[in-house]
Amino acid sequence: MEKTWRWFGKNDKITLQMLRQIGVEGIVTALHEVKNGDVWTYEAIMDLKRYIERAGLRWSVVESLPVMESIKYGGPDREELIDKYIESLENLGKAGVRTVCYNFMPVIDWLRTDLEHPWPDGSSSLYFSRTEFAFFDIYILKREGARDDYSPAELAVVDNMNATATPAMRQKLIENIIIKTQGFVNGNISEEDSEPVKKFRALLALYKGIDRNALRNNMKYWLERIMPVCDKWDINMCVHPDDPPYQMLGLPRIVTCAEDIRWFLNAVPNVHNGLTFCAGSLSAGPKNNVPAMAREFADRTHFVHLRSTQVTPDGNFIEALHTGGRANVPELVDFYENNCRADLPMRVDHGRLMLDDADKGYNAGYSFHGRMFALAQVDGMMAMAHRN
Ligand code: DNO
Repeated sequence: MEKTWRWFGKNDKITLQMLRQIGVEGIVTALHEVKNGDVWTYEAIMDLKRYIERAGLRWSVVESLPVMESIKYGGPDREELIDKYIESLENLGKAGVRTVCYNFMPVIDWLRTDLEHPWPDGSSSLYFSRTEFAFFDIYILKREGARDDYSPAELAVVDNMNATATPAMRQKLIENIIIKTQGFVNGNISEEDSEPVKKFRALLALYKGIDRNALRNNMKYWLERIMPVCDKWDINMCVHPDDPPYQMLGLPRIVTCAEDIRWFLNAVPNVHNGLTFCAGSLSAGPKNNVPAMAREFADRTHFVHLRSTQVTPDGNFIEALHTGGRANVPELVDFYENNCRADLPMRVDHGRLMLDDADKGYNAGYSFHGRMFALAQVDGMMAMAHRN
């Protein structure tokens, strides 16, 4: 695999020179300054590409070229938005950047309730608490019908939480769930929004009447529209699985398990319609057998995200070390190294906050030392895969 790293552009505090020193070969990035939905021009793409190449690296993967909500729910302006997307793909193809990661999750990209969950050793990681999430859903978002999604035992915990929760705790949950995890991924909500919860409710309302089937049809439609430009330039599109991989907030989610992945790969049977194999996201689905899925979908996997989680019986999950948890990263590395092309781009995903990472203002999950530590672990696994 090609060792890549998610880098947030020229203003990232982690410089390309630092990445060279830790063995990174390729860069995963996006034109973060371009407004969602606007066309990525050839000039802007080339400018960033040359900047990366001057540092002795290559731009391996775009993560992400965001798919606008209206394409997902099938709004009136979707044709125009798909045309713009195709124009961006055309420019990327011409510039030679030919692996594009995106997601098809309605409204919210990825979800966690705690971004600095402490470990006994003094480091911290991302965490998802099902009851804190339910509290957000029922008492902060006040979503209609929300109580139906949780068990009586969970509701008892949540009602009790409501009796004691301070305004600061409520605010923290809003920040963690809909602001901090979304802002830097070119999401729908940013730090500048004055009324994020209100905006979030309006976004959810766009999906009234859109169920899993409707969303699947919209994904198929969109893939069929973009495949010609991907064929022309040999662009590998790779959808990111839903994180966490199950239904939430009454929204449909369609990239959660082997059956879902089989569905969209078969719906548009073109090699350019592929998958980002995010081991960590898939591992949070308690029924997902991650190594078996890696094997089944290898021929349509164009990009690999390596991390792992530990899931508890009550539905919480924590991000494990890359050597532990239920994704089985060592087995995945062994499989990819021995069965797939040598330049398959791979990046370590979500590292811990450790050493002096804490006060650096890194995007949630994207620390320097935590990811460097994980990359070194994966590097060791890669060497072991070739030991014979
Ligand atoms: C989170 C990331 C996701 C991913 C997008 C791709 O850490 O893995 O935000 O970049 O879903 O579109």
